[in-house]
Amino acid sequence: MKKQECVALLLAGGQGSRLGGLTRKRAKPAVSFCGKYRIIDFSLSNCTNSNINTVGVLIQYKPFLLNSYIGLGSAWNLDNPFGGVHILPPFLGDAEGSWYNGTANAVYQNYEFIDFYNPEYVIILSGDHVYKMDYSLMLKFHKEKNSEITLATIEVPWEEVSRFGILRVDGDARINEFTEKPTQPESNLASMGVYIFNWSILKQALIADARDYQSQNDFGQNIIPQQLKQEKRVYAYKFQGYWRDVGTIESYYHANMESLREGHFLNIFDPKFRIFSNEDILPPHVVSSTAEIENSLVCNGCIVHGKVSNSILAPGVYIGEGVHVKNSILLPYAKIHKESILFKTIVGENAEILSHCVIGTEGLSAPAQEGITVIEDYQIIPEGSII
Ligand code: ADQ
Ligand code: ADP
Repeated sequence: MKKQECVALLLAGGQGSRLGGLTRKRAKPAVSFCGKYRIIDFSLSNCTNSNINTVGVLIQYKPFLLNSYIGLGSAWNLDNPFGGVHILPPFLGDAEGSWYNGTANAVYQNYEFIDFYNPEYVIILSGDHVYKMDYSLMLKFHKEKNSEITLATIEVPWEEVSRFGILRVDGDARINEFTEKPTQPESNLASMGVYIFNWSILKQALIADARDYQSQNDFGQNIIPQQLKQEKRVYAYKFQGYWRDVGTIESYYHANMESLREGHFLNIFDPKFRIFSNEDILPPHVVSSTAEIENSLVCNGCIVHGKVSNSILAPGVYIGEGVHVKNSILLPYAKIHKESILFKTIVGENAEILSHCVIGTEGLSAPAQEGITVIEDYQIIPEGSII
């Protein structure tokens, strides 16, 4: 029987409620990022760049747009005859089927998918992270340590520790303490939610977890702490590089803005580690004679007549005459009509801001998060609005 050394399961089913208006119509992994990309592009491209060519994408919340975006996986070179990318929705067909519970339950329900490929190792990934990572280096570490479970880890700012699984390691990088989203953290070494398991260990862990009616069936809450309790060999692989969980408006906004910095870590221009995307085919962008653009990303299909600074224009964005856009993120097909002013605003996909609006300018706004104003996908802001 054919066998894959390592199969990836990409968790892409969370609701992403903390992204508010950006996930009302689509799952978080399908949200636009850095103009040209969608968040899921990073994990899928990492798989391609790490020679992992079998990926199961676990979906459930608002799956349609995500599903059609992934298609056959050709954009990421994942349309292989054996393996390739597979969309795995919750299976409701018989008495055992149900909506996915936690992340571990989602994987448990796809036990047969993994078993079909009979891998040595399974790597679990999230659809809401922005980073470039060669998973084969982590797998090498996993083998060298003779580890049973390896967590990718990174130090995070102390003020953010309560968003993550936080751990402590011994001198050999073996994990001796793990707390999911601690309120009184003693370390800032965080789990990235990227795990490599020996499939034999994961199998046992999933079965035991499914039998435990007290469990929330979550990797961070249940599986990892349980396995540590059983003294499994659980190791921390220290990832060196740029990694962001973009699950909140603030982190999403800042990670986008960081990509405008010169010499940025993410380096989307690196030909040796490309980030692939299934972008629409659009005409070249047009910068008219009245336009002024500074320190910004401008994607295909954009038409710019106004002034744009420190901003990201995703494909198909329209900026009318006399418009001034500053420190803002415009998602695909957003339209800003003439003489409108935007500051620190995220404009959702296909949203329209009619003329003479003033959005998010300092002092005038009543912002929800840290001064960031969010206009939802497809929202139309009437002429002359002040938000
Ligand atoms: P969280 O990010 O809070 O913490 P969670 O909300 O469970 O974890 O989501 C992880 C991923 O799984 C997300 O991409 C989400 O969309 C997806 N997902 C959630 N529920 C799902 C389901 N039922 N079916 C399919 N997909 C689902 C986790 C870890 C922490 C770690 C952080 C790092 O628990 O320990 O620090 O990730 O970001
Ligand atoms: P959030 O920003 O809301 O934390 P996540 O994507 O991290 O978003 O998922 C949060 C939680 O919501 C997860 O624990 C997941 O189990 C749950 N969840 C995901 N999809 C649904 C859904 N369709 N209905 C109810 N809960 C869901």
